[in-house]
Amino acid sequence: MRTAPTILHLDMDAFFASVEQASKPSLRGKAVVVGGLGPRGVVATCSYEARVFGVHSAMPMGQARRLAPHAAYLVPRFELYRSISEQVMRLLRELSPLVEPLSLDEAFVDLEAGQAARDADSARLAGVKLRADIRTVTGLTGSVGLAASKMLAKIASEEAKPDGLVLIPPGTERAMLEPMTVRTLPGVGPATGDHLRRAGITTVGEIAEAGEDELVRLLGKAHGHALYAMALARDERPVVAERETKSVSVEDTYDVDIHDRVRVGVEVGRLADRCVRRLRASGLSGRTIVLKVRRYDFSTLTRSETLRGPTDDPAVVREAAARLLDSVDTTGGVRLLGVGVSGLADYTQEDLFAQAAGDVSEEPAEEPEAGPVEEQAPSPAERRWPAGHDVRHAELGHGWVQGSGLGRVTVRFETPYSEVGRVRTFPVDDPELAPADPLPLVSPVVRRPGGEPVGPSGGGGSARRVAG
Ligand code: DCP
Ligand code: MG
Repeated sequence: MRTAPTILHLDMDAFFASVEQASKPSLRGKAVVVGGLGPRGVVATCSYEARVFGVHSAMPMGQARRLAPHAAYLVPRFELYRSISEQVMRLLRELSPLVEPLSLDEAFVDLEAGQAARDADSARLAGVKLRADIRTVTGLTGSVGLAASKMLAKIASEEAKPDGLVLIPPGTERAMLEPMTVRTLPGVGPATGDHLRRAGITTVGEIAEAGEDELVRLLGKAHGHALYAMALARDERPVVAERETKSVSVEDTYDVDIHDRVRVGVEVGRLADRCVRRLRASGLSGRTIVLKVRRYDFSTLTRSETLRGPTDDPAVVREAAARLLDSVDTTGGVRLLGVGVSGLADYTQEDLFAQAAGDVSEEPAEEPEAGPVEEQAPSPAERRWPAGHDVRHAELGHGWVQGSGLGRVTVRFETPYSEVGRVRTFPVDDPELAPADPLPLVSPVVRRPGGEPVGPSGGGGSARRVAG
């Protein structure tokens, strides 16, 4: 293991919720919950102000509403989060070629490989500067952990949360880990935690005391061996640079199972279009089209088809998804449909577009995931005016949907750079009101002739030219 704390772990604070607070002045300092708002929706994340009430990721939305009835409930805006994530990842890549993203808001950086740091002092400086740069470029806070291994850097950033930096000086690792709960270690979930507790082991120090043989007896060879090493702060895993996105997918859970085969086909077509929009938003294309179907009895299957070359053409993805659907029996009804594209490339090979069907493969059913949520079958008004999405009014300008229902939509007129705005209510079909793209979180200096700020998708690098 290296002797200097030059592995950096960054994790943005309450990421989706912080983006929403940055874009909506009226929500700053308030409880904000982001997630699926339908009956089967779950919390994606919530602001620290909402965590005080016990709300957390993956909690059913109904439970969150009981705990924090006065919080703002918003539908996720993935494209916006992805664009902010790209700004953050760009800053990390300026530090080192070895950046290993774990999700939209989290990554390891090997500072030594980038010659950004060689000892504790230079590592701390790099971490402090990174946090300041992230703030300038995105307006958001991220927490940084610095240590001599990935495991410890991640533990350090967790300790630093929110809005902090923790460096674990080499040599102090074991003393620091000793009193911590076994759940701190990677790979120890609730089941392993229970198992260890029944054997009288609740802290990391007790794992070290129990010894390797005992751990192997309790957990089996591979897991026991690995956990014992972690407890002694031994972690040699290197930071590996890899593509952030392995696949792009969208899915919908339906409030009522869909039985009509034609309707299933229409929904799959819609999902294919949405998936392509996300793919294009990321500047990607992909070769493998994946269809996911969860049936009325929760049995889930995926079918995939690999094309000859990568595509981002909605018609090609739609057709492939429709072909895959042909091979799936949906009698009995479906409760969830998803369309994804994997085998991603940074560009599209238009010339390889003679898209005859390639291999069709069947993969085993997946676990129902508690992962990121999509919008969940909203009512027509909610579908047109999802809570939290941006709108533009012909006279009153830019705002966001605070809520909709009973034929009305309530809009708060404010922007990331304005004061807290006023609220107005309109009929849902008001011709003066239209959906709008999100504005950048930090006011760009560069403005279009009309005085309109350049959007986050309005070109790489523009957000770096920020106002003072
Ligand atoms: N996310 C999600 N579903 C989950 C967990 C997370 O959709 N079950 C999304 C929302 C989060 C983002 O991923 O904003 C990052 O996840 P984190 O675990 O890092 O959580 P946060 O960044 O929201 O909060 P923290 O400050 O604890 O990191
Ligand atoms: Mg986070």
